[in-house]
Amino acid sequence: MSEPPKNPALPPPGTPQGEVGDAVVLERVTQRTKPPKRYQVVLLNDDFTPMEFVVWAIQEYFAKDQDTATQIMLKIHIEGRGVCGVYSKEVAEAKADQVVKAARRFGHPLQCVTEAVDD
Ligand code: TYC
Repeated sequence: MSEPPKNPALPPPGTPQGEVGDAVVLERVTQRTKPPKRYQVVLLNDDFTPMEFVVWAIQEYFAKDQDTATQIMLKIHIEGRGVCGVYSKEVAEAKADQVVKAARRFGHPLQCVTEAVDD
């Protein structure tokens, strides 16, 4: 294994520099990494999917208990849409896909979308 350099290494190429007299002054650049966006999975209301199926799907794919799943389903039924959970982009899309595929297997037109959460 090679040793790290004994003398402080030169700043990486592109590091902003200024000069004060003979001294080289490095500007401090604060770099902040933004946390990754979160995505909500939203179920949409329709006139045909049975309430029981929606309650089952919310329990099955979003790990909600029966009471919570029922409340979410009723909110969707009344207001037209409802958030079932918030995840990373990949997980949100996978869950939306699983819900829609399950609905189609049972012949239901249930629709499910993902949308970025504003922060
Ligand atoms: N509106 C449906 C009915 O009366 C129930 C329903 C609720 C459907 C939520 C979809 O995402 C939904 N059978």
